[in-house]
Amino acid sequence: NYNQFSLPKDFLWGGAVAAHQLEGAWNVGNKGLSIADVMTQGANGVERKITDGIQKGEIYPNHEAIDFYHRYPDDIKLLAEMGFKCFRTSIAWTRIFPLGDEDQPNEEGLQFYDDLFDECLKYGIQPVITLSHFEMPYHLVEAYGGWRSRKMIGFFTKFARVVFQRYVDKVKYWMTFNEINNQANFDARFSLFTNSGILTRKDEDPERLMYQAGHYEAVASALAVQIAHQINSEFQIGAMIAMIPIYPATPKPDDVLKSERAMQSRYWFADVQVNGRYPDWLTAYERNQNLGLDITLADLDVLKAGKVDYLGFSYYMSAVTAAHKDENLDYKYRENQDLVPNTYLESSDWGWPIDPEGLRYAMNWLNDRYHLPQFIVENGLGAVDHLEKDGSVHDQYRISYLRDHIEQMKRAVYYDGVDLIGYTPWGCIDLVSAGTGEMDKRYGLVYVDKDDQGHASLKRYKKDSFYWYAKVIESNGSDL
Ligand code: P53
Repeated sequence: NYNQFSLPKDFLWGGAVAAHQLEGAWNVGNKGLSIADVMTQGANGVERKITDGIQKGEIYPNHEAIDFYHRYPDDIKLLAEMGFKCFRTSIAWTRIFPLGDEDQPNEEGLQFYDDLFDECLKYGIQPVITLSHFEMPYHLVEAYGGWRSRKMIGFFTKFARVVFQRYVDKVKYWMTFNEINNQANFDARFSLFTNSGILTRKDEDPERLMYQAGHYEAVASALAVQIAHQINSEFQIGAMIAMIPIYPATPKPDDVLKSERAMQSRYWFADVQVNGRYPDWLTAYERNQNLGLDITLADLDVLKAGKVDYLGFSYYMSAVTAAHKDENLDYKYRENQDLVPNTYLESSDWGWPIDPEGLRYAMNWLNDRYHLPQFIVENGLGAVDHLEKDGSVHDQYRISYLRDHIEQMKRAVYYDGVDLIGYTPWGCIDLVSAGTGEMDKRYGLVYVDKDDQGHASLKRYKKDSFYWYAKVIESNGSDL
């Protein structure tokens, strides 16, 4: 029965981060400028600026981040102490190809990840790697307009091939593009820039740009899957989506149709990566909207031949949508206008609705749609923490959040038959927030002494959640 049930023995407990959010050392070891390096520090409710190159007088939090680049041996040791079986991070593209369009990779960057992965493997922690996590070379933005350009496919697959070959014996689980579907929110500057290195010009339609960029990325991802399997047939290549289920506001059929279109609009990226083909609604939609996309027959063959092996996803929250009074028959979804509050849920201090049952719902929905093993590669609560004089951090709110989500995840495995590979809570060590550039929006089990006012000893402390999560892993999820 459920009380005696335990997760598979080889379940991948761990934690997740991204290179640009923790490494720092932005100009060390021949690293090139990335898109994360031109994003300023925002605040709760205050957007980050995207500047034209590096500007004097601006604060760029990713430049130093938590200096993981120099401190990783101590940090990995802390993760090992919690019993981590895996560690999800990304390879900063700009350490390997500083500009993105050169022929030869940068050996110093390759060596850094060799050393980092060896350090993990020393403790039996397997690296789980995202190829592109909001950190493409800024040069590719300036010279080619980012993923507006088909040329990006070649640059990305070259990068992918180099790291697949180099880490052939050190990494098994890979993901191509982090939260590739974030840009479904195409009106947000942040999303199109972080996903695709695109800043929309006045004469451009951001929706069209999003579909075009998403298509090139899907092709690049499918090529990467094929290259990976040629290099090592054991490699597991995953898609990675931001899973935010969007409920209908009421049972009114119009609202239900709206939520269906919202879900289709957010998850077609996964449809293409998993099924190897475009969903029919989107083919019709693109035709009806006269988007005039560059999608060739050869591309469609590539998609078919490069289906992913598993589905990675982040889960933080759910959302709700309602049809407009005079809703168009195409039910066009505009994320920045079409969401309404969920009165049944509480929210984090950053306004993210907290919905543990939504995770179980999401896992069922994804399983019915994709029939693939799942990997929860991000989950967590961004919150303000207080470091006590004795070095402790009492983050009971974070423990509750994680416990409630792990409980729902276990139910999805036991009651609903979902095949789940692992669970890696986000920002297992405090790092720079992607959305706001803050340090004070913390997710970690390990506290990093650095704040948004300029104080930074960069010392590490174990939060209460650190000891709690160690127990969770030790008991393989039984002792929550
Ligand atoms: P931050 C939006 C919605 C869901 C996930 O986010 C998101 C975002 C982007 O803000 O991003 C993922 O730091 C992303 C991570 C990011 C994490 O969630 O804005 O993969 O890079 O740090 C948390 O609180």
